[in-house]
Amino acid sequence: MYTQSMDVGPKEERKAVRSVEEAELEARFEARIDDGGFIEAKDWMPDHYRKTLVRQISQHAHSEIVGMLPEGNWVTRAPTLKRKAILLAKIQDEGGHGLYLYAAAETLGTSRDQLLDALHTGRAKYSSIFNYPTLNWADVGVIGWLVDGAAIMNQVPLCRCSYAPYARAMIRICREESFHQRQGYDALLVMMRDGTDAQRAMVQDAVNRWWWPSLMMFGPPDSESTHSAQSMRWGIKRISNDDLRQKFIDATAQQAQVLGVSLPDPLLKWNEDRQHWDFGPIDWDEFWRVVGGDGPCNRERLAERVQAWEEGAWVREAALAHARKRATRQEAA
Ligand code: FAQ
Repeated sequence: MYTQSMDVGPKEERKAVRSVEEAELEARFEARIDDGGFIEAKDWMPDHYRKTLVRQISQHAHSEIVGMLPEGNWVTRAPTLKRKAILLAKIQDEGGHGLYLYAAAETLGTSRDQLLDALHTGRAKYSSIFNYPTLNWADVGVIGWLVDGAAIMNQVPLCRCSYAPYARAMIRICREESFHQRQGYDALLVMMRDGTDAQRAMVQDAVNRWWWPSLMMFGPPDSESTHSAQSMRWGIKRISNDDLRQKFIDATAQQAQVLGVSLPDPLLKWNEDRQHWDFGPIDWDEFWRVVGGDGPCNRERLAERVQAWEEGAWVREAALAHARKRATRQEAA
């Protein structure tokens, strides 16, 4: 009898069997997600889930290591030894955060070399915020207050991300980020309370330049966010871009009052009905220009990363030679 199944060769049969198995695996995966459970590296996961995680984690890891550059410019010019030591510790933490995150991406089968190659050849994204310049010392304080503040707001929900290795990395990162935010706020408070008029003006100037780019850190509006719906369905993202942005504005508007600075938005106003701060329109054209590579410092940042990678080749070679030597010695023992 000639039935459809007669046309199915061995390869197709295997495919059909595999897809039944896959459907079962996918159903189990979805059920675990629906229960609020976690996915471990060795668990089965849909390809798209894996790719989404690698995309987000790599963007995040690159942001940490590119984010070291704007602050690094101020290490030799910090006003006191205490501020210099704090800044060095913070930048070192950021390097560490990058490493936790590259390691989390490696559990998904993408190596650190592959990710760095994508960064160095301009194929990978990192946060738009790090393409803005640090022009005065107050910029370092404002990065702590606003940039780390936005990072914490965005990252605390990631501690409950459905992919467990990423969630675990985020728990460690968030603890350190709160110290980063506080040291920035403290540096600004000292300048505003005990500083000169020139120092206070410097803080206000830095706030004026960093406010809008900080709001862009949360990504495009929900209506234009390509990945949000699927990422929220999978429990990768727990709160939407717009909701996180609103939470951040609500928190910082009050902190700005305590600090004694004004935020550069004439439409910023407490809305009693909404119980939130209203704010003015964000320049999304600027955001997409910067994300697309045409911000004030995109070229400089990438060139610095590539230079650091090339000049560090001997360190990587030496570390590998040392590891090989140790392994040979251990084998011989
Ligand atoms: N910059 O569909 P969505 C830090 C891209 S770490 C550049 O909404 P998604 C620590 C997005 O990738 C700061 N690109 O995307 C520190 C996508 O492009 P793709 C970094 C952006 O992933 C502090 C496209 O737009 N934190 O600051 C940006 O669902 C101080 C469509 O967007 C993280 O990365 C942007 N701002 O949501 C270090 C946290 N926004 O990939 C030093 C983890 C969006 O299709 C000093 N990441 N894009 O080519 C996330 O939570 C998410 O990835 C979002 C974006 C919320 C950033």
